[in-house]
Amino acid sequence: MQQGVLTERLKNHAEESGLDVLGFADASAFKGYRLGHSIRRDPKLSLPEARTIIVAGVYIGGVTLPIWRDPWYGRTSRLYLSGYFLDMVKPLEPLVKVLTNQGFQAILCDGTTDEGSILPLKLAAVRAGLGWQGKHSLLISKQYGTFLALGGIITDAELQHNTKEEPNRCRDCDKCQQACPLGALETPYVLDKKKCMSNRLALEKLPDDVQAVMENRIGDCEICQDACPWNKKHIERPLSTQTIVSFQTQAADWKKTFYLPDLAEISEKTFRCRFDLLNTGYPFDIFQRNVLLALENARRF
Ligand code: B12
Repeated sequence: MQQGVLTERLKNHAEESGLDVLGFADASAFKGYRLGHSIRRDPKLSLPEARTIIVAGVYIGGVTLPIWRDPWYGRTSRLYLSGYFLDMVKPLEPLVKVLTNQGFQAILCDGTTDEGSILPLKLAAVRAGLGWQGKHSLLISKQYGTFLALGGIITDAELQHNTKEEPNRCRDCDKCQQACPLGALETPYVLDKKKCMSNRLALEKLPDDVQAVMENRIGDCEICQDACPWNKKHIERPLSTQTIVSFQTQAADWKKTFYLPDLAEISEKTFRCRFDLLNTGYPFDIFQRNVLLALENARRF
C-alpha cells in the first residue's frame, strides 16, 4: 500500500476511534531527553527497524466537575477521570491493527511495559507537530491547550512525517510557575517531580507541605494547568464518544462517587470495582489516607 494511502487510512481509523489529534514523526532518538539510558529515549531500542512514531491525543478538557469547588467532594484531575492516567492504549489498538494487517510491526506505548513507558510522549508530540512544551513542561496544543491525553505507537512503516514543529508561544508568561504552591516549576520547562503535588499525593508518607495545600484533592493536581492561559482560551466541547462511553461505565453519577463522607467508608473491594477502571494505579490505603485528610480539611473549612 502507498505511503499516502496508508496515512489516510490511519487518519480515518483515528477519527472512528475517537482520537482528536494525530501526528507522525520520524523515529530518531530524543537526544535532549535526560533520562540516562532509559529505553524511552530511543524508539529503536524498542523496535530496531523503527521508522515512524505515531502520536495521538484525546481531548479531556470537557471533564470539569463543578463539585470540585465544593470542599466536601474529593477532587482529582481530568487525566485521572479520563481513564488514560497511565497510558492511552484502547483507542490506538485499531491503528495498530491497520499497520499489522499490512505486514508492519507496531508497538503501543504502554505504561505497564519496560521502564513504565516506551516513548517520551510530550517530546514525540512536539516532533509530530501537535504543539509545544510549555513552562509547566506539558504539551500545549493551540486548539486544545494542555488538555490532551497522549498516546503513541512506534512502527517500521515509513509514513508522511511532520517536518515543521510549532513555535513555542509561552513568551514571558510564567503563570504556571507562579501558581504552583510547592515550587515544582522553579526552572521553566522542567518539572521538579520531587516537589510536584500530583506525584507526592501518591507517596506513602504525605509530607506536611503537601497536606497544607492539598485542600480537597484526593489524587492529582491541576493547578499549573488551571493557570495556563492556553486552557482559558481553548474551546470547551463535549468529550469524544469513546471517552464518554468509558466514563459511563465507570461512574454515571460523579456527585455520588466523590462525596467525601461516603468515600471514607468504602471498602477496598468497592474501591477496586469503581476506581480500577480509571487506570490510576493508586493503592487503596493511599487513596483512603488522602480521602480522610481531605475530609478533615472540609470540616475545618
Ligand atoms: C512519569 C510521568 C509523570 C510523573 C513525572 C513527570 C516528570 N516530568 O518527571 C508525575 C507523576 C509527576 C507526572 C505528573 C503529571 N503528568 Co505525567 N506523565 C509521566 C509519563 C508516564 C512519563 C513522563 C516522563 O518521562 N518524564 C520524565 C521527564 C524527564 O520528562 P519531561 O518532563 O518531559 O522533561 C523534559 C523537560 O524537562 C525538557 N526540558 C528541559 N529543559 C527544557 C527547556 C525547554 C525550552 C523545553 C521546551 C523543554 C525542556 O526536557 C526534558 C526531556 O529531556 C508521561 C507519559 C509518557 N509516556 O510520556 C505522562 C504525561 C507526560 N503526564 C501527563 C500529565 C497530564 C500529567 C499531569 C498534569 C497529571 C494531572 N494532574 O493531570 C501532571 C503534570 C504536572 C506537570 N506540570 O508536568 C500527560 C501530558 C499530556 C500533555 N498534554 O502534555 C502524559 C503524556 C500522560 C498522558 N497519558 O497523556 N507525570
